[in-house]
Amino acid sequence: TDDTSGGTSEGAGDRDCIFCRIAAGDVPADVVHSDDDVVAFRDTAPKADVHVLVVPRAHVRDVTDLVDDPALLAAVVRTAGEVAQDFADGDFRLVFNTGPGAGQTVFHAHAHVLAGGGAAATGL
Ligand code: DGP
Repeated sequence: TDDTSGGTSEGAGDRDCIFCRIAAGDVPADVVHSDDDVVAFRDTAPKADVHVLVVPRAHVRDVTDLVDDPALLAAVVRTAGEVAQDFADGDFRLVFNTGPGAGQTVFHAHAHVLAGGGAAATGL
C-alpha cells in the first residue's frame, strides 16, 4: 500500500484512522478538551446529554493496549472526570467498548464519557 505513516497496529496509522485525523485537526469535531496527551470531543451519535469521547493522541487499538502506558491511561480517565465536572454535575459513566463483539467500531482506543441526563439509563 502507500501507507508511509509508520503507524502501529495493523496499518491503521494516522491517515486511515478517523480519531487520529480528528486529533490532528484534519477532520472537524466538537472538541471540548485538548492537550499534549489526549483529545476529547463530542460523539456524533450521543446516548446521553453529555456524551464525549476521550482519546489518546497516540494510536493504540483499544484499552488493553492503553494499559501498556499507565500514565496515558490515567490521563484519559482524569480527562473524563474533568469533562463530567465541566459539562455535568461531576457524575459519569466510563465505557470502553473493546473488540467488535462488544460493539467497538473505531479501532483507536476511546473512552465514552456519559454524564448528565440519560447517562444512567443507557443500560449496563
Ligand atoms: P465504539 O462503538 O465504542 O467504537 O464507538 C465509536 C463512537 O465514535 C460512536 O459512538 C460514534 C463515534 N464516532 C464515529 N465516527 C465519528 C466521527 O467522525 N466524529 C465523532 N465526533 N464521533 C464519531
